[in-house]
Amino acid sequence: MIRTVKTETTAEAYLLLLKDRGIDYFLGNGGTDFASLVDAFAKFEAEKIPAPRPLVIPHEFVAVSMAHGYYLEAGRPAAVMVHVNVGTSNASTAIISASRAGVPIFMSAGRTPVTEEGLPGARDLHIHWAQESFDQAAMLREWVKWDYELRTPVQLESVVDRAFELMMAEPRGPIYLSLPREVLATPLPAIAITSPSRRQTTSEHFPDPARIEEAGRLLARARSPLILTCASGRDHRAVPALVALAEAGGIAVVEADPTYMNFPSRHDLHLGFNQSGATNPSLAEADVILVIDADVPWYPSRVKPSADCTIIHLGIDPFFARYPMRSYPCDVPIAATPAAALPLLTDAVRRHADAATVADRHQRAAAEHRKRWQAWEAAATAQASKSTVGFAWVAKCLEELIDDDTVVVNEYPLDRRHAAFTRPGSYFAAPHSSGLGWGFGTALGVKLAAPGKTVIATLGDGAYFFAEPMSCHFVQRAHDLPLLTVIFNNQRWEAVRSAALGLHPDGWARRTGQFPLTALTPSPRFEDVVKAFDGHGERVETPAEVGPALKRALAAVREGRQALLNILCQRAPE
Ligand SMILES: Cc1ncc(C[n+]2csc(CCOP(=O)(O)OP(=O)(O)O)c2C)c(N)n1
Repeated sequence: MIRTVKTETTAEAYLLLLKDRGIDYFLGNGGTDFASLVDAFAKFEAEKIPAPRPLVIPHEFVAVSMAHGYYLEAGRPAAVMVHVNVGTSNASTAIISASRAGVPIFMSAGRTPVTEEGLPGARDLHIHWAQESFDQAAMLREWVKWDYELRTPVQLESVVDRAFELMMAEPRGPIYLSLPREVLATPLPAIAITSPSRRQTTSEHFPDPARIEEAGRLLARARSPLILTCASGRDHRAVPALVALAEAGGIAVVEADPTYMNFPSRHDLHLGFNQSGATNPSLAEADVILVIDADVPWYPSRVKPSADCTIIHLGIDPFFARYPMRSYPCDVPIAATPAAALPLLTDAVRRHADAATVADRHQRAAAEHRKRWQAWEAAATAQASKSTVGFAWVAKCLEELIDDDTVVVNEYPLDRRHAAFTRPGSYFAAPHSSGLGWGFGTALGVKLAAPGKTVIATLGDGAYFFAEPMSCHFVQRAHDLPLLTVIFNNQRWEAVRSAALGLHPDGWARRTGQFPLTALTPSPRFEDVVKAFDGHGERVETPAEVGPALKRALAAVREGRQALLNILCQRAPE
């Protein structure tokens, strides 16, 4: 159906078009390029015209991170707009994260006026010359699926629809649109749009039946089959589907540096994690491995499957085509939507499986599950009696407070071995590209999409610094998005320190006990920062204080105040 809407400028038409295409939030960090957008939003407000809700976000990195979190929770993209090339540059790390995570973001930026005089919107400040790039999109081009510049109002609908189509087609990812000031300012009395849009993109990718049959046979007949997954839980339907497959074949599941909740931790086929510092023993014992949506299923330099282990890869893009180098063996490729392929694979496993073998494998895995999870539980509990706080103890205390309406956004410190997750969508972790600072803004985006939920951001002290924390605290208060932020404050960049130790085990740093470029001391009173934004802040230094402090902080959040706990802790407490 064609819908004609009265407008005054192209900027106005653009925003109404975004709303029509399902954009509810416009996360903005503006400059002189925003002039016509500011005016259009003022009109929408005055005349009560439905439009995306504009939110001021004081740093571009936070705006994009919020759009990332918004999509994780809502399953729909948000729009971000930043100021020309300089704003794009500030946003770029967060765009790398969204790209590697397959998260669609409608990313846009102004473009300095093209004309030096003569048109409405033409250059009238020094910045308009100096902020011009030869190719503004170039700095993001590797990380977006499509980039374009809106050249005339005539192409407005085509450009916006092309952007949506490519952003939402699988595998998803951010797009980038630049918007010159004169184009946005161009008068436009009306716009006629096709509404709803006829650019549908949703279409399940079904697998090759022959490969499903082959994989089903292999998994059913294996001695020690294993499933490795990192991100299958991005699609909530894939969680029960994976449980069904694991149960049908008595197949153990290991999460490989998971970025989602993929498989319930308490399920007796959950055999833990493959992660840095804790490679999973099941990996070396397996004779058939099914890798589902995992870019780095194992680290070949540390531990890898035996040479005769058969490897199956399942995912929408099982080859991670945008990674320059990646050399995991693949004997059976299955390029498909995991949620669509898993039930078919389950049927194939059932057809080939022998009930006694399945029961035997299930029993063996369940015994191993109990052994491993009990040891992790005991390790966390043992930290309760230490004089300093341990990471595992904080994770355990946090786990006890997670209810059905809690979402945790984790930027590294929360070790899943000590905090069980059982609900799809209850846990999100940093994309493996690791552009630090992702977690805080992403947690804000989750809260924006689900204001009724309790959102907890677990961050290292390093990650907190990188997150543009002043902007994040500002956003919580200005836009009423209170979070609980838990800083695991080890007063250093442990990752950098342990990399030096790992590569030079007998080197100068170990021998002298000096680790230049890794200390974050003197550590600030992070708990006081949140008070500048009317929040609740506490510093925690002993294991006994952790649980009560978490409870007080959560109570503050549930009353609508942001809260921050600065927990002084170490991975190995004394
Ligand atoms: C933007 C960016 N800069 C630098 C790094 C390298 N880096 C990886 S982890 C890390 C330390 C993070 O510190 P913290 O969050 O306190 O965690 P810890 O390593 O102490 O566990 C650094 C600097 C990165 N991943 N991203």
